[in-house]
Amino acid sequence: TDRPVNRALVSVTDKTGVVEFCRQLQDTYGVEIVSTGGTAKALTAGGVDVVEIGDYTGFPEMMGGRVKTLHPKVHGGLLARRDDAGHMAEAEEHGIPMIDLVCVNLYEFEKTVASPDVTFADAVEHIDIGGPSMLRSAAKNSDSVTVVCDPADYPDILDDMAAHGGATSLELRRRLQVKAYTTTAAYDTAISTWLAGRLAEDEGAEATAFPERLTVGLTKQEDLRYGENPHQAAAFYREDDAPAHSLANAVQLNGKPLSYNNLLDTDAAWAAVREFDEPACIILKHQNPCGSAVAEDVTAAYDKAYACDPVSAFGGIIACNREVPLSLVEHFADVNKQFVEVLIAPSFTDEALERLARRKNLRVLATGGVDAPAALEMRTVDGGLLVQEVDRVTETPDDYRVVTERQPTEQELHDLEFGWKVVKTVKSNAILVAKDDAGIGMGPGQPNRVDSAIIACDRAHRACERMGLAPENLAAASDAFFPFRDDVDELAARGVTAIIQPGGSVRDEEVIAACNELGIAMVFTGRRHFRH
Ligand code: 93A
Repeated sequence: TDRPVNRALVSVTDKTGVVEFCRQLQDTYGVEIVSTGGTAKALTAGGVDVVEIGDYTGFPEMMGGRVKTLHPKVHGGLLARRDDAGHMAEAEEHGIPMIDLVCVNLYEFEKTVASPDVTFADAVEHIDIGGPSMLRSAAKNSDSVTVVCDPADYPDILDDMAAHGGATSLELRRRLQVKAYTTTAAYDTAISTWLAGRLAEDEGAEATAFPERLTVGLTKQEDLRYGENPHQAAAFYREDDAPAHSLANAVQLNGKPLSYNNLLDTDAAWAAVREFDEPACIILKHQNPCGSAVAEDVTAAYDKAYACDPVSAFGGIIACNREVPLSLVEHFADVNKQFVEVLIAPSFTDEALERLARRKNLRVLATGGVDAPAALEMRTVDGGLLVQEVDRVTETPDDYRVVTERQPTEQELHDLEFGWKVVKTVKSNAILVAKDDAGIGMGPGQPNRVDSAIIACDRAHRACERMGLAPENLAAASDAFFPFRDDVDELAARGVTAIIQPGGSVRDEEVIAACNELGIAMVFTGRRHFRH
């Protein structure tokens, strides 16, 4: 049911929009405004009539402001059930008037502790007690009381009152009730997280990557139409401290809303392409990079990536690590007539964007740059959460160890390095076959490595056929070590002459001997890149 607003208690640290809000409440609906020190001052200066909290409760603000609104006259006025005769009689007996609306935002605890040289005492002084208490009291009584904790809601509240003759609707109050408790819960979490961190520091606890509580806050970015399948509800949450050029912070410049699978695949494509310094393009489908290439410019990289596997590229994600020019758009839209779900890049030229706008459904994302990804990645398991550092390829040819009699040629080394960067994005067990700076064959996700090798080579051979290349001098990257020599035998039989892998199997000697026997150059990187 609708509830008229006769009296409001206003106490805000963030004073954005508060004068305008209260002036409207007072001028349009005759609301009496009760307020605390700094807020009262701001409102008075803005021409709003205010009853100071000290005059209202009969107690001055005291103890340096620690006790301002913590008074039965405040909490009784918020908690009394209007439809309970006993409550109303007690309120009457003790001279407690009803408060119909609370407008509060809190001491800025998180902002205060974000400063690197904050003292413990200063942090503690920024723990708001009275504000959350009022939010919780008012929210508990949402049958009658309107609780406002965010300046962004002021216009909605005035609109609602305008639509209900100066009263607020139950629907609005219930929505604000949820928001109030979400706000106080997050506030207390921030406090306990910071205090726990301080405690660990004081106790000289060893710093680990994984604190007892994850400090990352997550805020809902949007509800998604559905999850991996249409019968699964889904939403996308953004880490509050997501890096500037992460997927979560990318700006959508064109197209339909992103789906759950779009986000997953775009994430994988962006993670792959950001490994390259030179102009690179990744075309990705169902979590696997079906086309990948580097070239002198990003359009040439796209052309090569597309040529790797045009069939799989249909309906894929394109990720580039350079500004996308018109030529690239023309190549996929006009020349290849490629259907594309998502195009992600640091930026786009105006001409490219104009041309892209003709494809109304094509989702275009600009990240604004290419730099380090988020540090941690999380996945859930049934009833739990797994957290790990994000996998990056930090090894370079300086770290490679050639373990065979034959050294790789310069081109082979080039292709091995390229393949090594791409194979970490292929689902494990993963084999990637590369030639001339392109990932022409990919064997993903087989429960045995031999099958992955055979699939990768089969794809590579079909690519060679299309491109008019001889299926020889192929380079293969393996995301983990070879448990047996059979992988080498299969690869060698299919034109592979150079292999890169982590090494570390108990049968390394057998594997190296096989390479020597077959004239293959093999490089160990010492590091594995599984992706399950
Ligand atoms: O120190 S408090 O926890 N004690 C209180 O009784 C109290 N009442 C309101 N802080 C309290 N507040 C907070 O003061 C509000 O949550 C708001 O953030 C702030 C507004 O103070 P002022 O009006 O003086 O700027």
